[in-house]
Amino acid sequence: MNLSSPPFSVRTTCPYCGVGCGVSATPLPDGAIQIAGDNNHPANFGKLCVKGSALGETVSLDGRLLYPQVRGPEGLQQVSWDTALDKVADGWSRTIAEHGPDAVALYVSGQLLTEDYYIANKLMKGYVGSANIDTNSRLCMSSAVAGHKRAFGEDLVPGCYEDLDQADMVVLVGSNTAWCHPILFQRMAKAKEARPDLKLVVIDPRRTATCELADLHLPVKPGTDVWLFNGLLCYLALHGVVDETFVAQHTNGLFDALTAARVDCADPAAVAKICRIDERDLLAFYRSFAATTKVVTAFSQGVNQSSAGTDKVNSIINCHLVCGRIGQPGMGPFSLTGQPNAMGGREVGGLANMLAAHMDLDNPAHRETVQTFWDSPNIASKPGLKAVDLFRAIEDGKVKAVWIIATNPMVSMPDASQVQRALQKCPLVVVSDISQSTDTNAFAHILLPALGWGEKDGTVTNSERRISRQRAFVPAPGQARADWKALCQVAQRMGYDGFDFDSPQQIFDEHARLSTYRNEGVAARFFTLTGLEGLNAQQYDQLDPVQWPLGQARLFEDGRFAHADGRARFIATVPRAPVNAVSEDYPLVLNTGRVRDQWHTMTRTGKSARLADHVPESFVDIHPQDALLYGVRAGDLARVATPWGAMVARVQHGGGIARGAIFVPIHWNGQTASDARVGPLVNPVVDPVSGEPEFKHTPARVEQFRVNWHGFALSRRELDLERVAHWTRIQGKDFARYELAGRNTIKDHTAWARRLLQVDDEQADWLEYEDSSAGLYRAVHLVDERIDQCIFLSLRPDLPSRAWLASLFALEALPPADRVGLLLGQPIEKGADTGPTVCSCFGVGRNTICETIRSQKLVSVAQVTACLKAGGNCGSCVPEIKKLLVETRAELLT
Ligand SMILES: Nc1nc2c(c(=O)[nH]1)N[C@H]1C(S)=C(S)[C@@H](COP(=O)(O)OP(=O)(O)OC[C@H]3O[C@@H](n4cnc5c(=O)[nH]c(N)nc54)[C@H](O)[C@@H]3O)O[C@H]1N2
Ligand SMILES: Nc1nc2c(c(=O)[nH]1)N[C@H]1C(S)=C(S)[C@@H](COP(=O)(O)OP(=O)(O)OC[C@H]3O[C@@H](n4cnc5c(=O)[nH]c(N)nc54)[C@H](O)[C@@H]3O)O[C@H]1N2
Ligand code: SF4
Ligand SMILES: [Mo]
Repeated sequence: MNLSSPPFSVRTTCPYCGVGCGVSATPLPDGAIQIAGDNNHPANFGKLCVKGSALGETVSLDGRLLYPQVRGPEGLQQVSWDTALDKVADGWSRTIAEHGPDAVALYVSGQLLTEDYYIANKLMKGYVGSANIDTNSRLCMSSAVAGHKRAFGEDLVPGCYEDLDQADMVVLVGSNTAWCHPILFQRMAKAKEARPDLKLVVIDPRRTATCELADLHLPVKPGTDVWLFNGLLCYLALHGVVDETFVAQHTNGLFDALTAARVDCADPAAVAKICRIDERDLLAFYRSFAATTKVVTAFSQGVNQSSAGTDKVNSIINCHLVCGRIGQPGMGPFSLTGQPNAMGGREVGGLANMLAAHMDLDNPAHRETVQTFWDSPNIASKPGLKAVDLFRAIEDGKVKAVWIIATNPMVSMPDASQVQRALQKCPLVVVSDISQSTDTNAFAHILLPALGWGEKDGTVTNSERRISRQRAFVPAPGQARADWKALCQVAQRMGYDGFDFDSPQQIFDEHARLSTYRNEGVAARFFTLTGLEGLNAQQYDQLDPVQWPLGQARLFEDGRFAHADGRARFIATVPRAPVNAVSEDYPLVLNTGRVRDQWHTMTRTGKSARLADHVPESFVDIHPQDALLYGVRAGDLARVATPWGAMVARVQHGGGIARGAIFVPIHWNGQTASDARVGPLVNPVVDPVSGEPEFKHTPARVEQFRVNWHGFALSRRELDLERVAHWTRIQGKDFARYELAGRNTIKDHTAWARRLLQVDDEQADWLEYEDSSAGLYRAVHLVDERIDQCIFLSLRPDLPSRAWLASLFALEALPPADRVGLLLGQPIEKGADTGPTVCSCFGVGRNTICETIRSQKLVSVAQVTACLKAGGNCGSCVPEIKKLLVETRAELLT
């Protein structure tokens, strides 16, 4: 590929969610990257959600980690790759020699490419001889993995995306699909538009954006899903909705599962009470499920991230097995994967309790197969430490060297302060990342610069077992190197052969060959890349998206499962409440999850101005009555505390939250806000089977976060935030916005504002307005007629519109009317304030949409789109536009 002469387009895959959309990337002569959906990719057929559409804005080199660094007395120092790799290899070899192979560990990520992942797993399990490699997939899909293995005998997702188009009913359990798998949600929306009879049921304690399309929303009490699905199993059995032939020929264990379910869940009234939902709604769901053959039950983190996560998964699968609704078009349980390569990681065996190619650590024949294929000196013989235990073992001094790759555990782990203690204590912390400053990098002894999206080359597998290529379209920046390469080079320095790879194509080939090695006969494994072995460089480079096994859209079509007897297993799931219950001191359930326009710990999406506007700050969503009870007000800051930690966030209503619960997003980190990391608050309780943490259920309390003043600043330069009690940094276009709040009493506003904005020059073009009785202060700093900085302070959080002010930063010179407006704190010209962004694709604000609905008397989303384009691209904002239509129309009627 010739990377030197743009423009050319490269087909690649989106690096965010597990939908795995195809992207066409075109580097432009000015260095920008034009992004479009790949029309030929079967996951998205040309569509992209807003995160995918904004990819071009996140690949700039600012903030990138570009060369290896080693921490010395003076802090991090640049070193050569040779020095850094020698240090890692020496450190690991020495630790293994002194303390054994279990004293080292890899903690990796579902955002690695399959080839990187394969090498990491091979190094640990085949050469170091320990299974101490775990991954952030432990926090994500491990309950689904464990559930699949229990039910099917292997970690297998039976269905495909077409099933969502073909189903007559889709049940979404613990999945905010509209925001987290937007393109699949679009697919469902389209199917529903074509066939309005298609029923959509959402099971989620919150009334999320996903519910806007739902025929039925069951706002279950957090943690009660097993009761609900056990109840469904009982209902199906009672009403004879049992595929007797399928059950008899292809399954085991129905009797035990039913016996267990009947203990607490035979009576729908009792189930409805435990789940805290209307019995009629519950029965409506049970009836529809019973009456509809083509049902897909898609689930995500409301299911997996629970101390009963694996049982939740199996309670769902049980209901599909009992009526034989699996392996056929339009039906089946469907685990929606989170990360772009959650599935690829599972294929190579990246979890601490798995071996490669869907083989098992505790199966001696499998161990022998893998070791023989690798011709390796070792093979791990017992499971390694799962993520939460791994960081505990680091703190306990049992693990003395950890290499963290493509994940940010200081933000994403539960009880993240424990992670901090562990990393502080660990003698050797190596981190491979693409960002220079992350919360985790702050504890690294050695930093290795990795290739990021658009630079790296390899494959990923999406939720429907479809392998797609991620292709490079820009050259490697600085000294960044592929993760697989760094791993191979360390392995070679440790004296291991078996890592002599020159390209991802060679690694993929080995991975494909391992999947087919001794894979025949009665004990044949379902995971196989037959047909993909032996690809040459060109074939690999041109590989079109394909599902494994090749040509098989669905698994279990013939009713054969991966257990030795070929049968699926019903699992007796005994419902149990989340481990930590609410108490007088911590009366609320803290639920955590995602917002539409940010990705995880924000190291990438945080760089895009377009993605920043939808939800600019961290928030705590709380029911208005609970807010009243705990003395917090919408728009104010609140302190959220649990027995594990505390944080500060803006209070809001409207997230569809029930009484007794709160919701906080996972994204904000130590660089984007002073104290809005939710990780330290989350209880480190895990599911006993999968080891997946209970991220959705921590007892918490909310209290006022008292401040003396509120404010915000927009600035083209960094601020001195030292003395600000709470701040959030929000990326704008050519500037940053800072939301500020302070506990100090500001006596001299001018001096204080100048210090914060770092304006030393007495001659600076500085305009200000002060109303000391009202506690108002506004100042603007101009440079060459252009707005450079502005700051607004007030005793109350009733500050002017940021959207309008942000628009002034795009002007080359500030018109006189706007100078006046700035000090007045509002635009002189009517309509200049577009309000907070609703449609990120076209940058359409709330005020603009509401104003247009009013003036044009609009009644449908299609009309809003026709007038303003809003909602016409990725469609992620359609649920919000619908809500605005309802609200604005209601206003007009009153
Ligand atoms: N915008 C965006 N999209 C993403 C990501 C992102 O960071 N940002 N990350 C990706 C990744 S890695 C993942 S894993 C997926 C996650 O995708 P989702 O699982 O859809 O997202 P979450 O917001 O974590 O949680 C889903 C829902 O579970 C609900 N829930 C909480 N407790 C319960 C319960 O007890 N029962 C039920 N039934 N529901 C409950 C929550 O209220 C929440 O609405 O998203 C992927 N897509
Ligand atoms: N409270 C709470 N916590 C959660 C969750 C929740 O719902 N609630 N969800 C959990 C889930 S499902 C997930 S998946 C995790 C995600 O949590 P993390 O994996 O910690 O989140 P990311 O921000 O995606 O971290 C990826 C890191 O890798 C870097 N990176 C990006 N590309 C590359 C690359 O190619 N190579 C290398 N070496 N580095 C790269 C990024 O800069 C970033 O620092 O969070 C989990 N944590
Ligand atoms: S739905 Fe959005 S984030 Fe997910 S793969 Fe597609 S474009 Fe990327
Ligand atoms: Mo995830």
